[in-house]
Amino acid sequence: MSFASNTYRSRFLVGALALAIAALVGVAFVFIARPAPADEPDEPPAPTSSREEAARRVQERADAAAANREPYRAVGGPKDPKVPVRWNRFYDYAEMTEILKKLAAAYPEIVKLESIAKTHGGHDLWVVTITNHQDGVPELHKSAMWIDGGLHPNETQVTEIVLYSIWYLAEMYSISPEIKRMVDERVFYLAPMMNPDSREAHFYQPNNRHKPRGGMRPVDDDGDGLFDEDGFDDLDGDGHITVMRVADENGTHLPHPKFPRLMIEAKPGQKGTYRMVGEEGIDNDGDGEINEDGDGYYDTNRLWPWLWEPEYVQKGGYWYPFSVHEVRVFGDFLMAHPNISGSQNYHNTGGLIVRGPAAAIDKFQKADIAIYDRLAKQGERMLPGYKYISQSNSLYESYGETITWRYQMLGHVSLLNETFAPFNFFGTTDAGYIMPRPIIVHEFDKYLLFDDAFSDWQEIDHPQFGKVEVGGLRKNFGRQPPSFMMEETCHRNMAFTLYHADQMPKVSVQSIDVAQVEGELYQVTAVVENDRIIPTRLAVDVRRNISPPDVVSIERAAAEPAAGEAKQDGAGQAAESGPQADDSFRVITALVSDSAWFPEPRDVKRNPQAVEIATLGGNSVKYVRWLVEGAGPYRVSIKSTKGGRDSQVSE
Ligand SMILES: [Ca+2]
Ligand SMILES: [Ca+2]
Ligand SMILES: [Ca+2]
Ligand SMILES: [Ca+2]
Ligand SMILES: [Zn+2]
Repeated sequence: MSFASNTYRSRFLVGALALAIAALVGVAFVFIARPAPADEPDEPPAPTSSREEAARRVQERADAAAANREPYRAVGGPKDPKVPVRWNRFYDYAEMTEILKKLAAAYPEIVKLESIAKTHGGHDLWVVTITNHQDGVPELHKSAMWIDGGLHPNETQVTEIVLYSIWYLAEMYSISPEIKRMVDERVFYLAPMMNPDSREAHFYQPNNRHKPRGGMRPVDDDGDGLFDEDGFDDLDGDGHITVMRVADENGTHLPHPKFPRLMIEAKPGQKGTYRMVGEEGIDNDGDGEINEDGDGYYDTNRLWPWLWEPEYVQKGGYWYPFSVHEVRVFGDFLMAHPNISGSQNYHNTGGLIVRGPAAAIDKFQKADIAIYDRLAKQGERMLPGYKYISQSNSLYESYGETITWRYQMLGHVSLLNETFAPFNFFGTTDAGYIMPRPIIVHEFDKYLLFDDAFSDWQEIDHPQFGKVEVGGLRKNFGRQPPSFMMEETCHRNMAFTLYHADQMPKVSVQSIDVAQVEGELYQVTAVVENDRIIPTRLAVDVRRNISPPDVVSIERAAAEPAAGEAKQDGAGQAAESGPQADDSFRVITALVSDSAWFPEPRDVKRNPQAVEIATLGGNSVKYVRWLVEGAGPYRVSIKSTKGGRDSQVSE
C-alpha cells in the first residue's frame, strides 16, 4: 500500500510541476508575443498541449481506478466480509445460530461449530473452535483460550461480544497477519450463548433488565408446592417490566425536577407525592405476595465446584455443584481441554475487569496475582473507564462461581469482564461506580437516545392496588450499551481478551549446542523458552499438581533434518514415542539451570532423557544439558500441557 501511495504522490507532483511549467511558459509567451509585429506567425500552442497531456493522465488514472475499485477500508475491520453482520444490534438464538453456521461454512479451515448439548428448552449449546485446522497439529498440543458469554442470560451484550470475536477472527484471518498469527498459534474455544432458553425469555417475554438471571428449569422459590406460579405481569403490555407507583400525598418519592420521569426519594423533612409499590406484577396465586416465584431460580454462576454453598447460605446454588445439566456440560468441556490456559467469562455491568477470589476466606497465590495484575493493567488502557478489581475485596462475596473454580481447579488465568461502564455515558468519572447514577442515565436517555430507553408512566387498574401507574427504564437499557456503542463494546473487550490469549504461555526450543567431550561422548545443551507473560504452570498449578510438569526430552534424530523440519511447531510425537531401540545412543545424565553457566544446576537423577521442569516462567528460559553417548544429530523436544509443544533438531 505504501508503495502504491508513493507512486500516486510522485505522479501528482510530476503533474503539478508540468502545470507550473506550462503556466510559466504561457506568461513568457505572452510577454514575448505582445511587442511582436502582427504579421509574424505565432509560436506553437505549447500550453494547450501540456494541459491536454495532464488531463489525459488524470483520465488514465480515473479509468484505472474505475476498473479496480478497492473499497476504502476503515482500519481494523474487514472491508468486504464474507458474512456481513451488523454490530449495532442484538441477536436471538435463531439469528445467532444462522450467523455461526454461515461463518463455519465460509471459513471451514479455521471455524468449527459443534453443539455440546441440548438445553432443557431444546436449544443447542454451541461451542466454536477457532484455530488453523489444517496445520496437522493436534488441538490439545496448542495452548487454548476459552471465551464465553451469557452465563447470566439477561446480560445480553456479552453474546454479541463473543459472536463478534468469532466473526472478527474469521474475517480478519486473511487480512491481518497479526490475527493470522494468533489463530495459527492458539486454539480459541468460544461459547457465545451459555443460556439460550433464558435469553429467549428475556427477549420475548415480559422481563426487566435483571431477569432471568439463571436457567428456565422450574423451581419453587417460595416453597408453596407450586413452581414458577407468580412471575412478572406486563400490565401496560409494552413487553418491558418496569416499576409501579401510586399517587400518595404522604408518599416517599417525587418526580425529579429536571427529568420528571425519574422518581427520586423525598429528602428528610420533605413530603413525597408518590409511593413506589414494586416491579410490575400482580399476585397471581393469591398468597399475598407479588412476583414471588418467577422463572427459575438457580444462578448459573453459583453452581461451580469451588467453595459452593447451599441455598440456605447463598440463594441460587440449587442442589449441589454442577447439579444443572447446562452448567455441567460446560464444566465437562473445560475439564476435557487441559490445554486451556486462559479464559474470559463475560458479564454486565459496571466496567470491571474482575479476578477472584470471590470469597474472603479464599486465597490466590501471590505470584499468580502478579500475572493477573500485569494483564489487567493493559486491559484498563484498552477499556476506558473499566477498573481492575479482586471480587471479594471490591465487589461482593459469592460462592461457587466459575472464574475462581477455573483458577483454583483448572489452574489457568481466568478473568471476568463486567462490560459497559458508567464512564461510557459521558466519558466522565462522576457517573457512578459499577451502577450509573440514575440522573446520568436519564440525561443520556434525553440527549443521546431521544427518550427511547424509558417507558413513560401510564395509569392502569391493578387488582390489588387499584389505580397505579407503571413506567421506568426498559429491559434493554441500564446494563447494556445503546445501539451506537455496541460495536465499540464488542471490539474493545475482544481486543483485551485477544491480548490475554496472546500472553498465554508458548514454549519453544530456542537453540541446541553440541560439543564433543571425547570419543563417543557428547555434551548437548538446549535452551528452552516461554516468551509470553503467563508461566506454563501457574503457582496454583504447581502447588496442586493440576497439570503435569513440562518435559524437555532428547533423542537421536533419525536422519538429517529435511528443509523446514528443523523448526516444527507442535511436533514432539517423537518425544512421546519414547526411546528408540538404538543401542549406539544413550543418555547418561542431565542438568537443569536458569543460567547458561550452570552455577547451581539441578541434577536429574531419574530418566535423564526426559527432563521434568516444574514450570517455565513468563518471558524466561531454562538451560538443559545432557551428557550422551553416540553422535548426533539430536532432536530436542519440549512438551507443555498449557504452553504447547516444540521440537528442534541439532545441526
Ligand atoms: Ca411457588
Ligand atoms: Ca421459580
Ligand atoms: Ca406463591
Ligand atoms: Ca403470589
Ligand atoms: Zn453476571
